[in-house]
Amino acid sequence: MIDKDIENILSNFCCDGALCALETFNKGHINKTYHVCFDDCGAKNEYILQEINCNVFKNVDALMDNIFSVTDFLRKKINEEGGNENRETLHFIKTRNGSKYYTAANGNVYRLYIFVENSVSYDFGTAELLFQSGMAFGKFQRRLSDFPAENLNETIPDFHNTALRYENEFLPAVANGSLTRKNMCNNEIDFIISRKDKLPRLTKMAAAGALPVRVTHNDTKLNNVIFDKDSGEAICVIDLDTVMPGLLLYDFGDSIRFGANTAAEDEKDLSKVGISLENFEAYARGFLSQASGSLTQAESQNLAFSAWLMTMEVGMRFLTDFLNGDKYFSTAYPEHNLVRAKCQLKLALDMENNMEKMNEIISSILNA
Ligand code: ADP
Ligand code: GN1
Ligand code: MG
Repeated sequence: MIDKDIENILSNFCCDGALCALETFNKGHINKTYHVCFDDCGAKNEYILQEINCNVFKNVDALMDNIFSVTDFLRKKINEEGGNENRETLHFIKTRNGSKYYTAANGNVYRLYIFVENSVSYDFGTAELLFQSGMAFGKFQRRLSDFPAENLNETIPDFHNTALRYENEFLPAVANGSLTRKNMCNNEIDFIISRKDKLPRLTKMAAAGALPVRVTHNDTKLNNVIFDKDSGEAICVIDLDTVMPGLLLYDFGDSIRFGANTAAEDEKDLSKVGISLENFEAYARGFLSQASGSLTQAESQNLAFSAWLMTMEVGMRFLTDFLNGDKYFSTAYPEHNLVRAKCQLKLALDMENNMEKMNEIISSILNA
């Protein structure tokens, strides 16, 4: 059945034909995503309709300006390299009055873009998928290396400032959050506090000019890459809301956090959670095959550390949200954020125990 409200929203965008199919994609924790299909005199045209979470993204104009300028820039690069601009980056559709998004009568905000045909995304990865997604994010990084970063808006300021998130979000949540919830996670709170001195490392290095600021994606989960259903090759990087000036290490580390976990991000059985060194190596090989050209020594030396830091950061953010009553991430059940946090912290602990091996893997790739 076609939802009349959705049909009404879609009628405001520049796309022809009649809506013939609608399905919800519940992959991410922030936006609401729909896969829609239009029948235009027998031709089927597929799109993604997304409701933007305005509690998270406060300035939608700034956000959509970023996305249009980054995808326009990528399209030029893809054409120069002889690639396929229709598959290798996203293509957004304006509204009939020329706007980059549509605001409904109830204030909800929507955008529409072309669904890349014959594509699929994965929540759990094999080594081959990790290698492919590493190539995709490495290529994204390389293609944007000469994008004028000063033209980008900071859609969420201090997004990966782990130390600031600790001071300004985590500690206040511990102090002011629900006591019942706090009593459910005293061990996890202590785990984070006992590691607080390691959290500012990358932001301090960046502030001292020891790490270059680049245009980065900042949300490099495996399911933010789409793959060709037939060839299994990565097609392109999606979910561009947090493309901002940042550190290459944030992108590398967050991919490892998600894709090199031996279990899902919200696995309840912690004995299943750990770092897959095989997936770690596969991702690093893919990523570095594209992005190592401009890598500085300080970046190389912190690749393995960045995986630990991004895992700690997201673990801390899930725990903060649990203490605050689940206001930020969407959840499927009452303890979901706690389960996610425990899983991330177990993964961080396993990375601590494997840090030497992770650094050896990076050295052997870079010195090959
Ligand atoms: P969220 O912000 O909720 O994470 P995403 O932009 O990552 O939303 O999209 C959610 C899912 O929708 C992706 O994992 C992918 O499966 C699918 N998807 C998104 N955009 C496209 C696209 N242009 N073509 C094909 N599938 C897409
Ligand atoms: C959110 O939107 P989604 O699900 O791709 C979050 C990321 C977290 C991730 C954890 C804007 O990403 O920062 O790493 O969940 N995005 C935002 O899975 O906060
Ligand atoms: Mg996503």
